[in-house]
Amino acid sequence: MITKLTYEQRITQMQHPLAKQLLQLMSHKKTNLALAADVTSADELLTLADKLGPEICVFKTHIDIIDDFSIDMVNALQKLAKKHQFLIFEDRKFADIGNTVMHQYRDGIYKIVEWADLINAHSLPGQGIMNGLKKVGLSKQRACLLLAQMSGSETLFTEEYTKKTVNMAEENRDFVIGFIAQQRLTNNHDFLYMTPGVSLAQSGDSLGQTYNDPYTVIAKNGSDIMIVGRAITEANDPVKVAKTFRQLGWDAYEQRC
Ligand code: S5P
Repeated sequence: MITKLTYEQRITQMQHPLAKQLLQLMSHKKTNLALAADVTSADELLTLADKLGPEICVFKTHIDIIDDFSIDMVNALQKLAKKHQFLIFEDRKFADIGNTVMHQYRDGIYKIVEWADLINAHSLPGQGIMNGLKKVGLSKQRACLLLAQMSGSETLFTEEYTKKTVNMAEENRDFVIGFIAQQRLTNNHDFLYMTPGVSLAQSGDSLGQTYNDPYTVIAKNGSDIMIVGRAITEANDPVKVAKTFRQLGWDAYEQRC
């Protein structure tokens, strides 16, 4: 199931413009590192985006944990995304009926669709969740990743659920560009895989998270992008550690190819 194709070779196989753009910037910048910026102030978020922007392809937010959220903050984040060439991914994990997720994506104080290139969603509610999100995201050429597996030690995801999630992605290719998963799931090369739960030193945290190293994630399990959070954000020198992850992730990708 593991593809030996390069990111560049896969660009033409992608249907969605954002998937093409992401692969393009990954090959150009030579990075498959996504940052999970799980910080709670606008200042910390923007500082991370500016300092680590040159090292990453995707900046992942949990916008609802920011104490002092403002539209100015996301405007500034969008400027940094342009300056450093990364995509913004709001890790909202939508999981409701179509009508509710439509509002959650478009309205409220966060207005996620206005600034997040990528979002993710659970397949659990069925096709209705796709219809609700597409109603908001399609016209703005946004894209979605489906959660096909999770990194926790006691996740309830089953093989059958994962398969059905892949089917849902195949039926919604105009919006779904890939998966949050722990490994590559199909022989097609036209889905992107992002994998969280990546660390060098730790095997887990005290709240059920489990970790793999970059080589396992990218070379062995065939994922495309590794999502790294606290291993970088809580380091004494986040830039230095991000550079290490970036190099390890890229080496693992080159070995895979
Ligand atoms: O299965 C998952 C899916 C996600 S998106 N497991 C995860 O940990 N995540 C997210 O990845 C999680 O919400 C967090 O933002 C990040 C992992 O952070 P870390 O500090 O453990 O690297």
